[in-house]
Amino acid sequence: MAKRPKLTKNQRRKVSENRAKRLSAKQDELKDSQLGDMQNGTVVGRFGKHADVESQEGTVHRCFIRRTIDSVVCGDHVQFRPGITDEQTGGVIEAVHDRNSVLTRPDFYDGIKPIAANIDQIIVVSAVVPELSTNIIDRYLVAAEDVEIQPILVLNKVELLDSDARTYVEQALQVYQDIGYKVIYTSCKSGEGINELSAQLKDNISIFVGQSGVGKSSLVNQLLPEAEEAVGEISANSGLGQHTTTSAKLLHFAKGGDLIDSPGIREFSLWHLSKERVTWCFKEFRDYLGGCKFRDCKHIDDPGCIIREAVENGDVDEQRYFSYLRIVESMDEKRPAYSKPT
Ligand SMILES: Nc1nc2c(ncn2[C@@H]2O[C@H](COP(=O)(O)OP(=O)(O)OP(=O)(O)O)[C@@H](O)[C@H]2O)c(=O)[nH]1
Ligand SMILES: [Mg+2]
Ligand SMILES: [Zn+2]
Repeated sequence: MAKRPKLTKNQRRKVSENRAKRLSAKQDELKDSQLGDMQNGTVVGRFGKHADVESQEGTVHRCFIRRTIDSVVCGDHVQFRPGITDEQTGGVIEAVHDRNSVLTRPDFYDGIKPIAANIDQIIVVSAVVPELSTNIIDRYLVAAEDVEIQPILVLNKVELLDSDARTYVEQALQVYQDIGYKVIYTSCKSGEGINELSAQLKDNISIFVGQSGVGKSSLVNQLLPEAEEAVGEISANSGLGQHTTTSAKLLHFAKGGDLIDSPGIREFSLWHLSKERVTWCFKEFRDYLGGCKFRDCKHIDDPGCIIREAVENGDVDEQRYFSYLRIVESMDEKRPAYSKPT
């Protein structure tokens, strides 16, 4: 295959502007006569410039999105007009209803991006392979606390643990249970925990988040075999997941409840939050907020820091505290130059 020429920043902008122009021309072609009556629907898929909208009757329509609309994500309740001439692809989303909740993440290039809307549970999926990282878990917990949506922790692939490793992992995750988070151990191979997870998802609108390769889509297939989500091997070279799921998708449980499978995120940054907000998002720190000697306490080595004191007394878990320091430190490194520190 011929090598693609490298485009300059300006050329890239031009290409993307032209693409947007072509798209809007296409939208303008969507004449009134080609569109059916306005209806309410739910966004069940989102890719590129399109969204799949499910009508109240349960039919799915691929729709363009009016340029005036800021953003559309899975779980959004929208007003749309289906295409008449081409029911499968010709619709258009005209408006997005107010969201009850929205999970967001900062993107280096695009700023703060919504991931999913109107969810009431965030299922943070981790696995013992590629690696168990409590720091990554803590990042997702911060994101969930920030948007005030209940997080649940799932640790997948537990059949790979021998009994010593299992004890170690259970100890590492006990701290989360101690501060009030639910932890579910699962395996798509042995079936452990699938019923418990299924009960947790019933009647809720949940989203699976977590790194690529932890087994989000495999869990979806266990819970909803008809979903037939694509599953990808872990790369033999890097030991990492290969970003198999590329767009979010909302699925229904026959017994009630919805589940959104989302693409793995390589690096869940949190630079869009203020450091004070991150502190608040470590929920076991909340009791101590306002109690440090200095109002601008960084909770590192400041004298009279009662969070640090709580760590030393064993009232706050040390691992979580170090994780907090790592997150706060990384916020300055990862923040793009255009975004002011807070
Ligand atoms: N041993 C073991 N492997 C699992 C388990 N669950 C999933 N896997 C494997 O993990 C790999 C990645 O699974 P996926 O379901 O594609 O992971 P994902 O989280 O959806 O990844 P992305 O879509 O890339 O974000 C596949 O090879 C699965 O077969 C499990 O419980 N045990
Ligand atoms: Mg997947
Ligand atoms: Zn302090």
